[in-house]
Amino acid sequence: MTAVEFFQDAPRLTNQYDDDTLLRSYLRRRLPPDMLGEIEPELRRLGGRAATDLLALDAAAEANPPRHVPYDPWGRRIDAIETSDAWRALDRIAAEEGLVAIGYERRHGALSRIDQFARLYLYAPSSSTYSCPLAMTDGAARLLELYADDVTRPIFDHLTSRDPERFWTSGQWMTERTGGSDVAATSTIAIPDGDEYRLHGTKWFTSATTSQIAVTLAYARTGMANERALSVFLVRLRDEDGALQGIRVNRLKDKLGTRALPTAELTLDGTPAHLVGGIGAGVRKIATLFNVTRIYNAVASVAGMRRAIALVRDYASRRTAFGKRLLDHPLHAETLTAMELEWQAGFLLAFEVVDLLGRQEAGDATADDLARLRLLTPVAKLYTAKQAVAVASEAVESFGGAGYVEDTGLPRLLRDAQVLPIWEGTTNVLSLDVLRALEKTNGLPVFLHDSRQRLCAVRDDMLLPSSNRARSALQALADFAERGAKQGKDFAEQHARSFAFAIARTACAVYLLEHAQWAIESGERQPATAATRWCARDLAHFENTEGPAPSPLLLG
Ligand code: MFK
Repeated sequence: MTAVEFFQDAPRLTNQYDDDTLLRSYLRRRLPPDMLGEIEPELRRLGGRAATDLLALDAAAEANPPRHVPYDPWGRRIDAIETSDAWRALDRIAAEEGLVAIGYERRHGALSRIDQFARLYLYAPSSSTYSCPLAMTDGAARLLELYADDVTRPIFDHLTSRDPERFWTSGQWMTERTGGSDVAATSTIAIPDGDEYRLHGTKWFTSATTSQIAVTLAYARTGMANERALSVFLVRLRDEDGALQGIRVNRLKDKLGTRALPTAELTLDGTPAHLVGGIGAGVRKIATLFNVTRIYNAVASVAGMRRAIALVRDYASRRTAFGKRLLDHPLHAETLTAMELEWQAGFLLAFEVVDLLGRQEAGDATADDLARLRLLTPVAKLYTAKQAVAVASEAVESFGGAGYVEDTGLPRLLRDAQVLPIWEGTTNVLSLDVLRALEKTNGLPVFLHDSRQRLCAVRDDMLLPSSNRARSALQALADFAERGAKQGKDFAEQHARSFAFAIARTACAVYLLEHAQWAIESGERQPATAATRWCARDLAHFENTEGPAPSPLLLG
């Protein structure tokens, strides 16, 4: 008698819109029924694609990473970057699906950003990080929407086109050898050339170097003798014949993850560039761009968590150990629930910021909305990114050895997640940005007031103890900020990360409770346990300590 051979089924994905109860209930809560009725078939179709053709392109792009070809066969320097058919197909699909365009068409006014980011959330985890060029394109579009002139207006039209033949993407070149955080240390200079400029310098990380344009920083001479000001420039990478304009590609980066995404090291040697928004205030102007990419980062983080969880949950229903499915083991189920909680909380935080961005751009935002947007953008980015790594790590572990083997595709969950806390401002840099936001705006009192208002609407008996915990946490934040203000800058900076995490966790508690109250009132079948568990687990430390607890680095 021969032994029965056993082969484990791989995890499978189903329609990622239908499968996502939180996304669907959030959209039911936030969107008018006629708007949801209009966009839902498209979301459902995209959710289907995320599990079928997009997923196949994602795998193909990953298997065929970009290649730098420095010279042509006859020795001429060409610096071509060859990308796969799959990568280019992901670009076409992004245009056709309107993944950037929807944010600027504003067919649904202030709610257009929720529509757009819901689609991005479905697309991103099956896009082999095509979400990165889209993020920078969207940020550049917003910059040009605010600062366009006759030269750059047609470029805005390209960035926001739905026509794949006309659609352009943008890079964002901020990082130099001096670092990616302290951008004032930029060494690139802009030399006037008639009405335009020519750039000279080195850019150390330029993602999506196959984009048609890039937004970058360089020091330009002001009217004053010997004085230079950091300014924003727009670069068209190639001329009409497709040749790079004064740009040398030194090499492609060999990265831990995001391997389908071409990231290059460049030398700029007389690169023609167009000044955007006038001389100076480069950091403040480019912040328009990176605040958009930080929101993309937050949405990509929660989308990544959601994808990891979908795979883990499906696998747990197929895999048997110790006589039953993994899903039926209470400890495995508990771990999965903890991961889901992190994703749900992060989702509501990220989409709160998306909602505020939409209001700002539609001109519907109050001064308080703007203060909350400024505060919650770095909070959402830093928190969701960190937790995306924790969830991805837990997900990989949930598959046992299979999670550590490359051809299962699973290790990528972790490799790709690890970039999220790094690019677009590291956790510490963004924690300091939270302090900057608090200094520049009345963001904290506004956030506290808004949160307390929302908690007033949480009336269900089941939620009241949790709501009280959230109130105490809000008070602890206020007390801590007051103490920090007395102790000075060093104290504030030392505790900035803990403080930012504490804001994030409290915000998540408020938004989970608000969602749970709505679900109860609307007869949704979603249990309120996410909100109550969150408040019990993530706010408990506020009750025992004088200030926010040390920042968590891993899933609790
Ligand atoms: C799926 C997701 C895909 C994402 C794709 C991304 C791929 C691209 C990869 C990259 O490019 S990674 C590199 C990204 N680099 C960063 O994000 C920079 C990180 N560093 C910071 O954010 C630093 O905090 C900062 C550069 C802003 C510090 O610079 P400064 O010059 O020391 O800032 P300063 O002097 O405090 O502020 C200058 C002005 O900018 C001030 O305005 P005013 O001139 O009016 O006073 C600030 O208020 C303003 N500002 C700074 N940060 C701001 C901001 N305004 C609005 N929002 C912000 N976040």
